[in-house]
Amino acid sequence: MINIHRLTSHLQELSEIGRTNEGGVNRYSYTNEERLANELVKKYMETADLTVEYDAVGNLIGSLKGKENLPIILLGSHIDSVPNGGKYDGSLGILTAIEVLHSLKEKEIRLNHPVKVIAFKDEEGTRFGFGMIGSRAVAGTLTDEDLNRVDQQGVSIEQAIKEYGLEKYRLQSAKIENVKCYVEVHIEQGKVLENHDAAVGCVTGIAGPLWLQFTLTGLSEHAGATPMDQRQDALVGASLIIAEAEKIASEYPTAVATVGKLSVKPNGVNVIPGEVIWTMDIRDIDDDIRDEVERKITQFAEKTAAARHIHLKVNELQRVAPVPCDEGIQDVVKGSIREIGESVVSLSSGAGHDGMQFKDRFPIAMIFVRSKDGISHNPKEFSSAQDIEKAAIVLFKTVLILDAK
Ligand code: HGY
Ligand code: MN
Ligand code: MN
Repeated sequence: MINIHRLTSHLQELSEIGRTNEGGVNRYSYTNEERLANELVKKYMETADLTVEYDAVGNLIGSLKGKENLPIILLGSHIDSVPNGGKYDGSLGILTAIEVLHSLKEKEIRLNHPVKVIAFKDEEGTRFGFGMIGSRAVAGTLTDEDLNRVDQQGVSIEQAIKEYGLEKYRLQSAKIENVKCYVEVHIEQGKVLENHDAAVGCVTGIAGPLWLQFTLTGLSEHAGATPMDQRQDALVGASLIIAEAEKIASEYPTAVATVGKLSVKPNGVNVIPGEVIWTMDIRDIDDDIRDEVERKITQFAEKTAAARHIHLKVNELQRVAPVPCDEGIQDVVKGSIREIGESVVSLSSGAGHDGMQFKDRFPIAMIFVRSKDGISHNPKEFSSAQDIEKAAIVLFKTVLILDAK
C-alpha cells in the first residue's frame, strides 16, 4: 500500500541535515539547516506531484487538487527540532503524509477533497521559547506582538522571518480557510504503546503545555567572605522552588513539571549567584489541574523569595490549551488500525503538537507510532520500519475514508 523503503530512506536523508555528532538533530527555525531540510522535503513533495509553496511565515505547503471543490484535508507535522533531538520527532509525520499522497498518485487514486501537507514552522519553540509559530499562522492566531519574541542573540521572530527572505506583513495570508480536518502521524514519545505491545495508537487528546520563565534576583557577593546567614543566594532559592515544583506535580497522576533551561549569573566558582533564570514547562490533559499546579508552584516561589529577600519575576512564555481529538475521526483511525490486524490502543498525548492550534476551528486527530523505550527528544529516539509502515497504512486508509465522507 505504501513504499516503506522510500519513506525510511527519506527519513534517513532528512536526518543528515543538522545532524549532531551524537547522531541527534539540531534544526532550529529560520536557520540554514532548517532551510536545507525544507528544500529536501520540498523535493519529496514535488516528486509526489504536489504543488509546493512557502507561506508568509515559512510554512512549507504541498497542495493536491481534489476532484471537487470540497473542504481541505490537512496533513502535516514539523521538521524543526529540540537541541540534539531525535530524527523521528516531526519528520516522520511529514514524510509519512507525503508518502501516502505519493502512493495514491502511483495507484492513480484521485481524491474528492483537496489535500495540503504542511511542514509547520517552529513547532518546538527551541529558538524563541515560543512554539507552534507555523500552525498559529495557519490558524490565523499569530499576532504581530508574538513576532516580537527574541532568541538568545536578541533576534526577533519578525527579523528572522525577514532575514529568511519572507514578508512578515502578509501574516494574515497564512491563514487557511475551509478546512475539513487535520490528521497527523507522530511518534508517541512515551511508553504506553510499548507497554501494550502495540505498533500504533489512536490519540484521544493532547495535554496543554504552559511555559513560564522564572527570574530570581538576589545579590552577587564573595563566596568566602559572606556568612551563611547574610546571603541573598538566588541559586539556593531557585533550587528550593524547583525541588518543590517536582513534589507538587507528583501529587497529580497526569501532571508534569519540568525545568529544561537554567542560567546562573555571574556564574563564578567563588561568587554567590546574584541572578538565576529558568524555564518551567507545566502540563496536564486537564487545564484546571494544570492551573492548580501552576498556582501552587508560583505561591511557593513567592513565599521562598520573600523569606530570602530575593526578587521574583514570573513571565508567561506560552499557554496552550489542552485539546481533545475528534471522536468521529478517532473511530475512523481505530477502524483502520483494526483493518490491518492490530490491536487498538487509545492514549492521550503528553507531548504538544501543532494540531492544538486548530482547537475550535476544525476537528483534529493523531496517529501515534510506538517509540522504543519511550525515548524522545534524544538521539536514541527510534521507531521501527515495521511500525512506521503500519502507521502509514493507517493514515492511507484514514485519508481514503475521510475523503469518502
Ligand atoms: O514540547 C512538546 O511537547 C513538543 O515536543 N513540541
Ligand atoms: Mn518534540
Ligand atoms: Mn513533535
